[in-house]
Amino acid sequence: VAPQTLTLTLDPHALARELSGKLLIDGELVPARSGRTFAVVNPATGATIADAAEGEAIDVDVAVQSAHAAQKPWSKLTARERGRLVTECGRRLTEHAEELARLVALETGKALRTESRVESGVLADAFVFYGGLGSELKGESVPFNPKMLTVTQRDPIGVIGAIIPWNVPMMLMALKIAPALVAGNTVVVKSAEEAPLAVLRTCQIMNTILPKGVFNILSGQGPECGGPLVAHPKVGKVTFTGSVETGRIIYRAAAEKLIPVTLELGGKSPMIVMGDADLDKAIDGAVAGMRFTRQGQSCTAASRIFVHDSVHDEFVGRLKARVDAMKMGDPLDEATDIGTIVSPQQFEKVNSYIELGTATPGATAHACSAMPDDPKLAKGLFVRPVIFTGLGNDSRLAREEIFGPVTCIIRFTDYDSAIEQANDSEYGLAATIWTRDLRTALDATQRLEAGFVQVNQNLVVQPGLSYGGVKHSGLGKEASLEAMLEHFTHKKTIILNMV
Ligand code: TXE
Repeated sequence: VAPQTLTLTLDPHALARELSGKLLIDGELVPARSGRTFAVVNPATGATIADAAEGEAIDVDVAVQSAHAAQKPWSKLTARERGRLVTECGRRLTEHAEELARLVALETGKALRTESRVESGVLADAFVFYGGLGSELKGESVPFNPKMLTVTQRDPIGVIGAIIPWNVPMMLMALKIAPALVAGNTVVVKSAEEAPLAVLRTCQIMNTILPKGVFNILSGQGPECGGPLVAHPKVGKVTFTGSVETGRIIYRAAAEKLIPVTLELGGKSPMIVMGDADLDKAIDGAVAGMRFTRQGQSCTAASRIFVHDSVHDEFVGRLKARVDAMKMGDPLDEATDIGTIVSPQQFEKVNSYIELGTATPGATAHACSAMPDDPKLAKGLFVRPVIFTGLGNDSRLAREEIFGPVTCIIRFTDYDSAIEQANDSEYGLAATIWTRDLRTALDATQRLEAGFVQVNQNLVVQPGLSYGGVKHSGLGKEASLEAMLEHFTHKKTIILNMV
């Protein structure tokens, strides 16, 4: 491996043009075999910033063959050596963090200061975290028979297909590929149509360190590019983050091939604010938990907030005042707190829910913040955050994933009914409770049906903390040591008969 360096390009428009029309296969930036491309649009202005290569089955095949050829030599390195290279990727990505943050802000509309820089930081951190876990790929010795030595070892699966979304594309990709690589697998990623650039740049940076073919990335449409990746006979496992609907399609396709899948799907995460909660902290938690700065485009967004009757009105008034003070604007502007919705489809979806909620008898829509007044942003996909009161937990807004800056505040008087309502959802990703009473806190941690539950704390995703949901929120865990061992290796049992 001959480490090279890439020139830092802090102008995201220039970088987008440089990456235009390319896939990264076998260590090289190449066009799609068909030559076809699709437009990548800046959601803050409506301007086309690049054309992404439209990968299809033939490109998938070339990428998977490359990953397959690279897998045996990669798995022959010691786990610590792979870990060292993955850690080195983390260091190199740290050098490029500002460049990557600007590029992801440009293509997704996520504000640079509040969101995109945070994402490029977690990206690098994920590689550093997993890079240090090479020596944890340990097996066991099993006392099965005194005349036999029985041990287990962790073998890599082979080629991993990873399909990722657009909301936090670099971070979600990192949480899949870093453990996969350290475990000795090679990877082919299919990026999301809305956000192909920052992840392509990430792959290009990593290919200055990794052997060619170890990490390949394709852009393209879901069924035409993601479909053949799942179906490819040499892909031994698929890891996916996205909608429940697409998760089902992928699960079915994987079942045909009898390969394992990890699915990280949607959420409708509850936040319970008890009457004795520290309201300053709970309001901070609601602002951060709702991911207003990301326009609510988060699977862990606190999109149902159950507030005790005794503090309900104060909570609503203070939360609205906090969100009012946030500035919506150009995602690349340092003064901006809240950016845009990612795409016209998402924009329509979010607005249709706001119209539905507004038209519901008894509901009140508290629209917050203000639309930007810069004429350059006139075509931008901005949506004022909306806090709904007066909607029940049975309303569509409280049951369906909106993936926008919309939350429902639901009044309660009885703690048991708050827990029941919180659990009354087809999702089970994350949940929080805000209280000063230890007994209530402990009880809630035991009763809330979610992949992770936090007390007096908003929803954190961080390498090292196991992350993943129950019910329709998905299958399997990410971000932890266990995710690497359980989801990216096979456990092989070996018996050595000494007689
Ligand atoms: O998701 P899709 P979309 C939810 C959120 C959002 C909704 C729709 O509610 O409003 O999903 O978003 C690829 N075979 N989440 O349309 O379709 C696709 O190209 C293989 C929650 O963006 O699931 C993209 O790369 N791949 C979520 C990826 O799947 C296919 C994050 C996700 O797209 C495919 C994103 C197919 N047949 C959306 N069809 C979260 N959990 O954070 C699509 N894809």
